[in-house]
Order: sequence, then C-alpha cells, then structure tokens
Amino acid sequence: MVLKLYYLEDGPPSLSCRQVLEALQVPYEKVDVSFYNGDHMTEEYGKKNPQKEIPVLEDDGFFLSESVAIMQYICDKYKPDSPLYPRDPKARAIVNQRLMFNLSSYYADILNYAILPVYFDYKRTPEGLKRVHRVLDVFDTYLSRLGTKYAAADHLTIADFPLINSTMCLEVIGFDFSQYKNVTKWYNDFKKTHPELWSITEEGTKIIKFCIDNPPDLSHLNHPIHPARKATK
Ligand SMILES: N[C@@H](CCC(=O)N[C@@H](CS)C(=O)NCC(=O)O)C(=O)O
Repeated sequence: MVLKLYYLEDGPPSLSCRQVLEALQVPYEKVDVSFYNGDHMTEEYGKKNPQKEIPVLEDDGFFLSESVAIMQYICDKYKPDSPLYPRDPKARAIVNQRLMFNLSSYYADILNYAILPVYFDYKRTPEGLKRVHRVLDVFDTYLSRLGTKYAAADHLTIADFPLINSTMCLEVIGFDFSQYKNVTKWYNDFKKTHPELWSITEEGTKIIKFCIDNPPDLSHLNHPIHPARKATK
C-alpha cells in the first residue's frame, strides 16, 4: 500500500515532510487536509492524530504524526543509507539537534510572530520580535561555528527542510533578516541549489501571501485555542 501524507498546503511541517519524500524519491499519495474547512478538527481525523494537527503519515495502517518523527521514519524505513539522515552517531546527533532547535525555538518563535497573526486575531509584539531576533542569532551562530554549507553537515540533511520552511515564514511577511549573514547565505544557497525542493516551499509561500492580502475569517472553526479575526476585506 502506497504511503499517504495528510498534509496542509501552506503548513511548514507538511512542506518539510513532502520535501523529504521528494528528495528520497519515495512514492506517496497526498491527501489535502483543509484547515479552512476544519477537516483536521473532526472526530475522524482525531483517530489518525489525537493532537488534531497536520501532517500525518499513513503507512499500511500505521499512523504517525509530528513532522520530525515522520521525516525520521521515512528515512529509516525507506532509505536507511541516505546521507539525508546520517547513521554516524555524531553526524546524526547534529541533525537531531537542529531539528529540535527548530521545533522548540526557531519555528515556535517565528510561527507566533510571523504566521499566527495572518490567520488569527494576534498582534505582532516587541517581545515576539525580540524572540525572533534571538533565534535568528542562535541559528546564525550554529551555521558559523559548524562552517558548513547546510544546517547540519556539508550536504543536505532533513534538518534543512524545517529550518528553510521556518525562515520562509519570515521572508513571506517581508521580514528583513539580511543582518544574519550565515542564515541569509544558507537560505539563498538552498533556493539556488535545490530548485525542485524549493518549489515545494514556494507552493506554501503563495498561499500564505494570498492570506496576507486577503485575511481569512476563520470564526466558523470555533477554534479551541486561537481567537478568530473577522475578515477585513
Ligand atoms: N509539531 C507538529 C506541529 C503541527 C502543526 O501544528 N500543524 C498545524 C498546521 S501548520 C496544525 O495542524 N494546527 C492545527 C490547529 O491549529 O488547529 C509537527 O511538527 O508536525
């Protein structure tokens, strides 16, 4: 049975999973989950992922959520010898460290500042801005200390995808991060070197841009956490 990825078109975690599948040339079927329609909030979806978050991977009756776990599983099960997720303990530890850094800090702070206000009734705050600068500074330091072209090695690894998709969230709102020279170089190099993988990120970018220009009204979702904002256009 072919792998199924339940994904959100403009969701950074979904984009990263798609990039891993694409980079490894693992065949899979995409199942578009509509955030707008609340497809992920149904009881049915909750059976696949009790967190009611997107993405979810389905592998012959096995359901897996959390994009990092999904990316690691795809590599381990389908291309265990790929340099995308190195087997050497130290090399793998650096990849894992970057993945955790992204999930717990980099993406978390960028999401709160840049993206949530596009979809929900949140304001960008000076404190949120400080947090974004702090994580950019940390990531820039990681890049400069390791001195590699990619985030965790001298070659592409699964750590690059989520970090690219988080950084894209800044670019899409017009946030100038050019002072972070290593981040900027790494980001631009990725676009140039991997146009086919970048095009997946770009699909998400287009939708986020559309939502910035046409703020969505998600009040019909009665979201359990996020306060809805009425459309202004
Ligand atoms: N840690 C999760 C985060 C997944 C996540 O939060 N996805 C968002 C879309 S990008 C979502 O499904 N949110 C559900 C909601 O806010 O109702 C992962 O990396 O897969």
